[in-house]
Amino acid sequence: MGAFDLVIRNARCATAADVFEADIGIRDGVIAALGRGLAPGREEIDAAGRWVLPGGIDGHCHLDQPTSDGSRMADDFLTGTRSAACGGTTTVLPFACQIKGQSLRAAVDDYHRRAEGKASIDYAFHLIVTDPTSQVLGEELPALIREGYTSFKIYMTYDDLKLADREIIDVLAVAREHGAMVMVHAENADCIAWLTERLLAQGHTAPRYHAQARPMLVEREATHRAIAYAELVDVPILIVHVSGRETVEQLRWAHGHGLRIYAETCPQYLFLTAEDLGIDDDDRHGAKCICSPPPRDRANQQVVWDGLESGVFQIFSSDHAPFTFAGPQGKFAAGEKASFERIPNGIPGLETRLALLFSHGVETGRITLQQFVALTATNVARMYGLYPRKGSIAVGADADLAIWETGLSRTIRNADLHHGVDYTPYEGIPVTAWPALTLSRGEVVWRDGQYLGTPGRGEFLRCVLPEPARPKSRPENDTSWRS
Ligand code: DUC
Ligand code: ZN
Ligand code: ZN
Repeated sequence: MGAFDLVIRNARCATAADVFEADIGIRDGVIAALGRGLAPGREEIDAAGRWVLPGGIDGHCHLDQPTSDGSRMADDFLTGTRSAACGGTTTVLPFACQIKGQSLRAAVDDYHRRAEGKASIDYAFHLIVTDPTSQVLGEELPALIREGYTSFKIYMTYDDLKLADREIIDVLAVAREHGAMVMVHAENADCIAWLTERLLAQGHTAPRYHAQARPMLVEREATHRAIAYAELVDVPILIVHVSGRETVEQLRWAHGHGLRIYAETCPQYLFLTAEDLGIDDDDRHGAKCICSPPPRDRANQQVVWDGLESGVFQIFSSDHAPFTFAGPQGKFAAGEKASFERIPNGIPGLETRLALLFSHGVETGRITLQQFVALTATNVARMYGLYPRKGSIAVGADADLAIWETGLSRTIRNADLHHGVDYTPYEGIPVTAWPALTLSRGEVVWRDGQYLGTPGRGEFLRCVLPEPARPKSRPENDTSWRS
């Protein structure tokens, strides 16, 4: 009988801070010891020569989220978590989305039913607040925060999701009072509506016009407004899916003014450009890359890479929002000739997120291994109240680990992926690294090309109040009257 259930020998570990070599002793799904020459385990894995990293945490993905346009997400908790595990991710945070006119609690209850018995890795929920009535702000939201739903997303665009400016301010004030993290989708809805109307009036309906209807300025303006409201209320916020230079400039401006404004970016802003939405009006395949904000150009990609390196971004997520290209509930749910504004927004990316950043970020020397771990796991856990249980390699943490194989010469092919989508926007992109093995609480869920997870083994995680959501203490500037 071994002292451990599992020992990973000779692991070259990396955390957000350190690189070290150790054996990892795992008992009851938790890292029980780190050291040299640990006692035998019932099972042993030799990781000699391989990086062992914290399993990825995808802090922004949409799974089985109800839609209002006749489309249906192609991944539920079964296929979504399967796909995540096969790409080295061990925790996902999708969204329980309030439907306007309904309670937040109803959204949470419904979302638990959707996850039940399906997830093969652990998961927590963000909330999406779309209808901040006095009941929601005064009772439901505070109660849900206390119960472990400590982060929520708000939208400045999309008619069925967006909040008015005054509502945004009210929601931020509740977040400040109760210590929750607010994620902001920053795009100016009126500018988009005005541009869309004009494009359609001129007969510009093809997928590629999606990018013209949502230029960088609509993201820049909304980001600035969100930052101003966060400053007004004196609360940190996190701007999600930042696509390029003009928004990065707003983030730097905020940082220069001492504001706690966090930011996330995603693979689509490093690996896609607006040209992927189609180069002429006959190109329907451009619908595969319709997401919001849209991918920009190569110069903006470089700015996003620079922001990852310099610390403008704390989090790298997939924003996985899966719709098939073919089929009646996919990208053309509104009809084969649907104009761009009727094509569901979102692209898949849960499984490819880590390999893309490892291969093109770490292996090229753009970011360090520690930065990779911070961006894809540790900071995500901190931002959303899952640290220290998740996001690092430490005694007492869950044994959520990915053992990486490097030096590969592989190409991303949808045929090799495990999601429910019939394409990947990253088809043909080379990768040099991929997890050979993924462990979720000490259990192997992915090994040498084989998915070994069991639906239902994933646990729901209640999140604590995230430390980064704390307002900055400013003794010189007493804002306590705002609470
Ligand atoms: N944009 C979002 O805001 N959410 C899902 C997908 C997308 O493109
Ligand atoms: Zn969004
Ligand atoms: Zn999203």
